[in-house]
Amino acid sequence: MQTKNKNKRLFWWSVPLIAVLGILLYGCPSQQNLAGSSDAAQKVYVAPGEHDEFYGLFSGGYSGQLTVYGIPSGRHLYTVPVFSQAPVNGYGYSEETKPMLQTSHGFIPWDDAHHPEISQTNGVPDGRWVFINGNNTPRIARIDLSTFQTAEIIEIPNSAGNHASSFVTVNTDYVSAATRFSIPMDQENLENQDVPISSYAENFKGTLSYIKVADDGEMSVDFQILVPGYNYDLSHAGKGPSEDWAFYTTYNTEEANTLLEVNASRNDKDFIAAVNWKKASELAANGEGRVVPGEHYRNYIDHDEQRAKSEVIETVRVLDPTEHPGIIYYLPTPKSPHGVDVDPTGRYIVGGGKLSSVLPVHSFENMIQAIENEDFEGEVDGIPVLNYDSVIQAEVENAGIGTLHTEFDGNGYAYTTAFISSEIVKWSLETFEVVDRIDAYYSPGHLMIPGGDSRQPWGKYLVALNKITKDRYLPTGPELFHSAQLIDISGEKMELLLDFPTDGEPHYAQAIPADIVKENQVRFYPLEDNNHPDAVKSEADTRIVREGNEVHVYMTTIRSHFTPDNIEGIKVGDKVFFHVTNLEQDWDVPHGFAMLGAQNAELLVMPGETRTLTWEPKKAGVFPFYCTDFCSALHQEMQGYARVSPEGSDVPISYGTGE
Ligand SMILES: [Cu+2]
Repeated sequence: MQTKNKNKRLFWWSVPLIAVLGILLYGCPSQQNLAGSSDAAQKVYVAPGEHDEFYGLFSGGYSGQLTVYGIPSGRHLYTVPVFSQAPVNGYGYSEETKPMLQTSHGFIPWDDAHHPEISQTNGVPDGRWVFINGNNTPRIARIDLSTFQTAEIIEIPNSAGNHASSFVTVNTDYVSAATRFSIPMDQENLENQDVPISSYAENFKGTLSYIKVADDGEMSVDFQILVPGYNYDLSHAGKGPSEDWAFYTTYNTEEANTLLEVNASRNDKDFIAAVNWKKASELAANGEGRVVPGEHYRNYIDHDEQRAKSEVIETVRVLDPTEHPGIIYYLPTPKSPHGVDVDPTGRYIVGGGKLSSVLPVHSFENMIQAIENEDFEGEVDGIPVLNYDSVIQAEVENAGIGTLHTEFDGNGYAYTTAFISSEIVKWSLETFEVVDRIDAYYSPGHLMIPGGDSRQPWGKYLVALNKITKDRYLPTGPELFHSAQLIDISGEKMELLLDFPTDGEPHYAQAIPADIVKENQVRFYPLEDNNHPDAVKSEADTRIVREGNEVHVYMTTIRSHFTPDNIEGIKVGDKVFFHVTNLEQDWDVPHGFAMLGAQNAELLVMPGETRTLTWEPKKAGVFPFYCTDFCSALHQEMQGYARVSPEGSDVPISYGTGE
């Protein structure tokens, strides 16, 4: 059984904020509590050969990927490469996937991914896609949940630090995003300017972006809303009565440009921005606003050819709230709020009170009333600021220190993470009183309940995504994996069931019942549908073609040989393209391809797929290549040789298998 260490909590609560932060930096008290009961073990035990109840989709944080875990077992099922090159399967290395990482700044091999959000239908996660944000160079990716592959990445212009994304509207009409960092924008074209950083208050602006999602998933930046130069932190779309609206937290309404930890913590209240996205989208559809330069890339998998392509879009439509009253309002919210979460009924908007002693809950109904009554306490850059007392529904007391994020169980309760007091706090959406709390090890950021930010949460489990690991696992030197904790929320009292280490820094995660996703899985790519221009469909079609100093090897793999497996006539100074088609037509039979000295050393090719590895040999000699994915009892026999002759030699191209 979980026992509470009350002294520890008193200790936490009684120390001033800065001192507590100091303790977090320099060391946590070691934990007393363990989930030790056999009951807990049974609840997370998934017997060999059995499947988990939920897919958990975790952001990889600074790894730039999306990781997939089984819930409740905590088993790591897969890592989906998204914003970073992936050595495991050649994503971002193979010629077919390099375009996915192209941006207006060039090829970017590594980014930071924060918030996955599953597509929704009528406000319920539907398992078609999961979106996730690229934080550093602003982008949004769409991952197809029938293949667990990144299908599309769109860059977001006029934005910096794309943190407040990727959150979908109730029918996935839009994925929205917002600037974390404001940037200087010139009046006319909103282009990033060469100005003194000290001119922040005068020149810097932010944007909220609305990415349209077509029925087939294709994304386009439909419009942006120009907003004051604050930091926009997180967002969530409304649902039910509030489904035409979306909400964004702001901090740094002080508009500081240096030492934000002090300078952006001065104001008693910052804002939650409430945006009527429906109204804004109608304005955009009617050609309102203006179209400004805004070069951005859209990278997508061409499903016919099974390879990525890039297109460049040159402009973007921008709406200015001063010209379009009614699309955005500010709700004063104490004090540098972090998360903003809308309850399943769509009536309540909870702001994470990062530096606040209470957890503020706004009422959507009150908000609409205040707008109708023009109950404003001021205005910023043409954006009305609503009266706090008019929109607030409740301030949850005693909800922990450093409250960040809230999710919901669908049974009338909300669960909030408190970073500094390191706990999960359960409170009632009826009484707005805390009813239970449980320690987290240590310092949870986001939390996740399956469907917990949707109209219909599945409840049952909660996963705390903890920022600090310390002594929870066997130590692995200075670098430790982050840690997730699985908590049973099916009863009155929360019960800690399991810790499991996570890859990268999972900021946020979502989970969906396995049944919704697992029946749709693609098991291999039919060879007859492979229209890759460099595909070969049979061993008889394999060949080598020289074009100047480019050599194209059209190669096949099948258990357990390459065709061709003896290659001659390559010279130093050539650029060799190995176009490898995996002829297998069965589930779970990828073949690998690794060439000694190849600068992008490896490929992994799924059944029916074609992937291309480039190699610029620097030395003469004979170089072996082999299959890297154990494919049969004779996998170790799956090899070949490429002969490289000196520059200018006259060895002719020749090739074969079994000759
Ligand atoms: Cu093989």
